[in-house]
Amino acid sequence: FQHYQEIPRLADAHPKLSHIRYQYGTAGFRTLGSVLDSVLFRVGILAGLRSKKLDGKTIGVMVTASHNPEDDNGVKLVDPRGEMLEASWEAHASTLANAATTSDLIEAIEAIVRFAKIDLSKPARVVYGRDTRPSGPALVASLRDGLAAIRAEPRDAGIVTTPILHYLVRTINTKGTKDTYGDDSEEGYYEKLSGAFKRLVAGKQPLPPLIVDCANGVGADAISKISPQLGDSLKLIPHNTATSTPGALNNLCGADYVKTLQKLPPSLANHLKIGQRGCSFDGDADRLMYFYIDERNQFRMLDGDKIAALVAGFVVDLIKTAGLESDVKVGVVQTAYANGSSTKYLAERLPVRCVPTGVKHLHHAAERFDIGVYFEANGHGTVLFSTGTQETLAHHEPSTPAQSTALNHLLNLTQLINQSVGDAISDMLLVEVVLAHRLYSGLEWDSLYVDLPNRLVKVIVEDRHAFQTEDAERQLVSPKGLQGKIDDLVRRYDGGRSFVRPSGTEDVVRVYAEAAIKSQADELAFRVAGLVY
Ligand code: NG1
Ligand code: ZN
Repeated sequence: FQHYQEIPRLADAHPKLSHIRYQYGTAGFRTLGSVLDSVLFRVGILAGLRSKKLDGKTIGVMVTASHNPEDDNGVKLVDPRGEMLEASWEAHASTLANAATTSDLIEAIEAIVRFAKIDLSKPARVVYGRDTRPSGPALVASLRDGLAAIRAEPRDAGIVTTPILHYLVRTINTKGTKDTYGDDSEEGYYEKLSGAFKRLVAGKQPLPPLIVDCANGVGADAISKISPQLGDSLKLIPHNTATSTPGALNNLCGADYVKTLQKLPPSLANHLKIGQRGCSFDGDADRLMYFYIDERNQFRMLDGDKIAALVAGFVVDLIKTAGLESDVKVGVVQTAYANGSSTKYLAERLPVRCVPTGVKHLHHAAERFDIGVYFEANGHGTVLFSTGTQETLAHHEPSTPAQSTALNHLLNLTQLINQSVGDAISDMLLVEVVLAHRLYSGLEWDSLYVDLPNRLVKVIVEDRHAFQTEDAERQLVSPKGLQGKIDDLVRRYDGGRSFVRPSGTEDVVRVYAEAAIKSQADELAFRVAGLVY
């Protein structure tokens, strides 16, 4: 350990706040930006250790609090293939973050080195990025101190979307190998996506312009960079691009606003014409919600479930047309929050699996299919092509021109889709491709199925850990007896469904309810909430 003499001095400069307990949860560490200084320093050390453990492969660190308020911030680690940090290391992250003093921290580091059998002589490489939050620069400075303390080689990706940081990690680690994923630069990302998009819509009638609500976050930068590359193939009209206006981030706009309130962001009210498509990103541009205003001037939301239905249907049809139906099985992964109508629609067409909330569960379940489509209702998701499927696509000999065209589309989709993580920009282009191929407006897309009215409410309880679930979070096993009471209530509502689970990112319990009519869904949600409270 003698090579790391800087650790004590640097650790003393980033003391842990004694009254706070940190937890590396489904979204990494996430809380008020003002209490994260010590956490960022320690995450720098952990990222260095993770890289050493993986023989110097580059690890990613993203500083963001996504759709949460501007004063929040957070940090998560990205593993070499661009995926979330391996679950067994989440505990190491929490241990380091909670070490009370500098000497406790050093002991904790030594324990991890022993436990995970880390060879400290290996190199360490870390690429990091941040969103547009005002607390970002100071937190990145703390992170850099952590990287310096563990002597990791840093690469600054600057202000980037979360999916771009994942892309960079994957391209850096596959550079010059047969698994190469693209050029390891932000420009490489825009070129890869826009190139694939243009090939996929070549010869199609360009769609009318798309309004993009950037949530006053980093997605605004990304849209301004990719727009020129898309040229005439797609016209984007960005809104909510005020990335430096204090308090604007995610405020009365963005994907979470749209999903939670099922309303048009007020800033778009005079801009979205009847029938026109619009979409919203969240603060780090990994979630996407679509919407339009119908003929009766009603706001219509097209959420992650609608995206899954649209995309899965398109992929299945391409596989059939390409003559690959018996070789490549397409499946869909959802969580309990998926609208019941979407589950019914999808399950009539292909295999559907339900897993607990959290991207890692969805991602892992989707990897089990040849092509796995996963979307959370809140708009986070992507499509995964297994290695075997990518090889099948690369080597398949089409026997008709129609087969050849479908095969090419599938190959281009593997380029367009960010397979490491949900990506608002990549998903937006994917949706636009399907709409262009299907000649759909928002209305036709919306008509695939009719959403069941639903309501999501938060309940503040004394101890949310008292709520334990099974069956992909659809059933409560504790507190004892509560599930029976919920079941009794649900039975009284036509088309009723409801479940209760503790949030993994907030200190609340969430209650979800669906019913055949809106007032009943609301009533069911509030009555179940009454049982929980
Ligand atoms: P929690 O707080 O565990 O419900 C929320 C979202 C998840 C996921 C995570 C990570 C809902 C109901 N829950 O999780 O889907 O996106 O945040 O950001 O939307
Ligand atoms: Zn996000």
